[in-house]
This record gives sequence, structure tokens and C-alpha cells, in this order.
Amino acid sequence: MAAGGVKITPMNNNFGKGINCRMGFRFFFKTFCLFWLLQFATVRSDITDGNAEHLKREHSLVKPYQGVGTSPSSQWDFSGSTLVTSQYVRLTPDERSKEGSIWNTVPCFLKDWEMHVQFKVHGSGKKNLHGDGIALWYTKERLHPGPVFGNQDHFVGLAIFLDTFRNDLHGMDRSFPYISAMVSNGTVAYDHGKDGRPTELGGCSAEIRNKEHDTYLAIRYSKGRLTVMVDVDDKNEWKECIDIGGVRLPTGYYFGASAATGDLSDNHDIISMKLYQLMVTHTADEESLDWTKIEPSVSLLKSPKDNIDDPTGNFRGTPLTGWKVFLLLLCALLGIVVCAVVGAVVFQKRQERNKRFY
Ligand SMILES: [Ca+2]
Repeated sequence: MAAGGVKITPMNNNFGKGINCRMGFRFFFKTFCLFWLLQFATVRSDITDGNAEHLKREHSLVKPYQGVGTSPSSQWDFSGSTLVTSQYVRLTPDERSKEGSIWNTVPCFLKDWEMHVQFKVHGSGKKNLHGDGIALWYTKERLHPGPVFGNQDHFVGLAIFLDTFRNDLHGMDRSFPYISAMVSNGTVAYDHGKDGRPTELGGCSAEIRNKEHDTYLAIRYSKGRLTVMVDVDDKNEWKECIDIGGVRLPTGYYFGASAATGDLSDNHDIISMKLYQLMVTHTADEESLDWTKIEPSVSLLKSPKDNIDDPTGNFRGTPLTGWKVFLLLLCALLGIVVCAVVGAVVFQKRQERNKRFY
């Protein structure tokens, strides 16, 4: 990790007499290591470890997918090309012009949650000859097929797109598949031709296709902060993809997943969707709000990717992220090194001056 990666060389012989300086340095180094260990522990505990106690079964889709169907008591509905087997939910087969979706029938009234999705995108298409991808939803409406990865446009709520096909040939600065997030109150459209770039809040490239190992994505929404993590490299660890603040989403919306194929295709499979409740305390003011009345929005005072705080003050300010802390510590370390060098030079000059008087 970062602490191990920062190489602190032993004091140069010329500085041998600067004992105080060296002790200070050791102290700093130890503090630095300890801080990073703590930071690492914080990051790891930040994302839920899949604690079954907090798993919400009514919002989770797990093998063998009992309770999936069209009966009034079912917790998941599906439509279009969706095929439910005992091992996977196939939203589309590897065939052209298909679209399918699966939707939780129970609205979610949790204020802070984390959704873990195990998915599999695979097909016979060679590189760049496959599409279009999967979308994961937390929206006001459900089961409205349409042009946005099998769901309606002008949706109200949150979408996470796992876009496997590059439509925008001008956007060559990013590689595909590309994962991105969008929040809409229904007034904005998703621009397929530009791969959703005009409305994208953040994103990352991720190799998610034709993997032999399991591939996962986690979406966390808590205190106005939206975080998306991916685990697609068979390393059993989450890698941050999106992390933005100032996101406002109401309670009472529905989770869902959809996928579509066009001229090119893929199998788009959902293996599981597991929703965990995050144990977060809110202020009395926050608790007294009617969370079902919140309109989905993102404060765009800063560029979306740098967006950290909610200026409305409804949500707590967000802590420094790992790399910012690292930069701050690096600056502090450089400052100490400069001090040490200056101190040593001054010390040596004094020694030399003293020698002349002997
Ligand atoms: Ca696309």
C-alpha cells in the first residue's frame, strides 16, 4: 500500500550529528505508517463486507430466484427477452435487437444503502463487435421498456450504465467497456450517440466482458454521496470507479436492471443483486424530512467529478479521500525533508566555524 510505497531513505552520513532531526523523522515515519494502516482499515470497513444481518431480502435477487415472476406476491418482475433460469437471469441472449429487464416490485425506503450486483457479459462477438450493455436502476417508475439499455428515456432517478459498445467515435480518449452514472429528474435525455457523456456524473473504463471469473459492481448511496466500485479483475477487492457528493435521491424508488442489444449483441446476465442497509445516523433535521418528496438532483456548482459537498447543507460534509490525504502527507514529508536538509547544512557550517576557532 501507500505506506510501503513511500521510500524513506536513511539519513545521509553528513547529517549524522542531527540526532534530534533523525528522531523527529523516525517519529514522523512511524506516525505516517500508522496513519496509513488506519486509513486502509477505514477504507476496507467503509464498504460493507456483505454482512448478512443487513441484507434486505425483499430487495435482493439471489439464486435460485424464487419469488421471481408475474404473480401478485412476487418480489421481482421481468419483461422483454429476460429469461430466468436457476443459475442466472439473462436479460438478453447473444442475439440482435433484444431488450429485457428485471425489476424489484417492492419500493425501497432505506435512506442509506449499498447494492452489490454480480453480472456476466459474454458473447461470441470479437473485440468491439458486441453490445450494448447493462443498466442498473434506482427509479421512480419500473417496467417501462425503451431505448436506454432497454428502459425508458427521461427516467426519474439514478442509472448506472455498463456500456460495452462505443457509439461516439469522437470520444476516443476513453476505452470501452465504460461504466458511468447519471441522475435525472425526468427532464434530460440519455444521448446514446455520445454514450451518455453530456449527462455523465463520473465513470471509469473496466474490462468486464468474457471473463472466466466472477464480475461484480457495488453502488453505495449514503448521506448524499454516490460511490460505485468494481471487482472485475478476480482479485476479490473493490476498485473505486465513481465517487461524487451532492447527490440527492428520494426513498420509495425501485431497483432494477435492464439490457439491450442492437446490430451487435451479447448475453447480459445478472447472477445476483444484493441490497444491504447501511447503518448511518442522521440528524433530527434530516430525519424530519419527507424523503419520498426529494427530487433527484446533483449539485453541479463544481465539475461533477470534483463535486464533494452538498451546498444545501442537508448532508454532512464528506471526508478527505485517500489520495488527498496522501498528497497532504507527501507535502508534509517534503516539508520535513527540506527542514532537515537546511538544519543539517546550518549545523555543519557552525561546526566548521567552530573548528576555525580551535
Ligand atoms: Ca454505447
